[in-house]
Amino acid sequence: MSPKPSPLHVSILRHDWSVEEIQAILDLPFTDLMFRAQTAHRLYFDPNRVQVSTLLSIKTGACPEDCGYCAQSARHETGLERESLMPIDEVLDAARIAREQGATRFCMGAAWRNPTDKNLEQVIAMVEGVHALGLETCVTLGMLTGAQARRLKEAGLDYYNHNLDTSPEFYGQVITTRTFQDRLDTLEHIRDVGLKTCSGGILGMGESRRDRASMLRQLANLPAHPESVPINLLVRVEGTPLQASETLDPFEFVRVVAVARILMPTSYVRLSAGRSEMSDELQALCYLAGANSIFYGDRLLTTPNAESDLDRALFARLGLAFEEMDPERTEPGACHKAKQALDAIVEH
Ligand code: SAM
Ligand code: DTB
Ligand code: SF4
Repeated sequence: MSPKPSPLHVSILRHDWSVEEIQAILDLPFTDLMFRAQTAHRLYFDPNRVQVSTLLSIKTGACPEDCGYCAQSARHETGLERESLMPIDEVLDAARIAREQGATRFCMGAAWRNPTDKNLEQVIAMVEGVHALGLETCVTLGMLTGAQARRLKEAGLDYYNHNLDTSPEFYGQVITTRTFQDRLDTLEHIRDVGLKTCSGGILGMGESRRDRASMLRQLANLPAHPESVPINLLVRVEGTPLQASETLDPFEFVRVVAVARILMPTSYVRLSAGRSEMSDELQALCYLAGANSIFYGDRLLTTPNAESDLDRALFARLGLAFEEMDPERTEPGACHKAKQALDAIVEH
């Protein structure tokens, strides 16, 4: 069973959005949208602190799925060299470096449709090792059964990442080898055992604004908002079916970040893939819109990330700081004042 949020909490965070309501927020004049997002952000977060995670691909390429954006699908000729599961000592070396550089969470990704039970035990040894270094742990391994989710929870995993990627309406144009419902099922298994959920999507794959509103609706109407919501800008990988996707209007990206912040005010909204192609000014707008988490380090899974030196320089220019690990952080509190403020933010 899902851990029960407090009744007070339920009364504050909505899970009953319509696409039309969300699209109306997405359509607001830009300055109004930014003001509302920043107001929502300040209800629950220090606006000058950013949570920092580092990614590592622990098993790369040769994935049987056909995700149209992905460098790692065996169905696309992307020239990526496949690598089998990384030895644990290499994983722990990378985690130590991430910790030294200031990351508080270490996310390990594997190009699997789903892990076998043997794979899972190998990953669990890595999770235990990373946890022992004092880092939060996150893995993204594809679809999970309920029993596998329970095993990961018992082993002490903190977060599981599994993205919805896009709207249910657009989904079939991006992925055919597993369904949108498969993704919802995995998210349910994760929630039911009490793992924290990391789930978001990708923008710039040719979807419409309505699709973006619909994807946000799916995320915000989950029985519990994902604790972490990664918003990825498509990295156009040569050899993938989406390599020639049109460039997304950068302001549209910022708008989606802002609406994610308003709909899920207690969640971390992560500025994820695609930062290496974003200007400093665009990233600053994303932080203003309520993004408060990034992937930090020179690589994502298989593609380059924004360089750490540039991130440090931008943080200094903007007066942003890396968030320290806060093991005491509990469910964000609910109060009458916050409810009134949230209602005012979404009214128009
Ligand atoms: N294989 C697992 C799965 O798909 O669930 C885990 C790894 S997969 C690479 C994790 C997520 O990364 C995808 O769901 C997608 O949202 C994101 N992603 C992958 N390739 C991307 C790209 N080229 N641009 C933006 N996001 C991407
Ligand atoms: C997420 O939402 N984005 C990350 C992480 N979760 C696993 C992955 C981004 C991958 C970008 C393309 C690549 O490097 O292969
Ligand atoms: Fe495989 Fe994940 Fe890439 Fe899809 S996104 S092809 S499941 S590695």
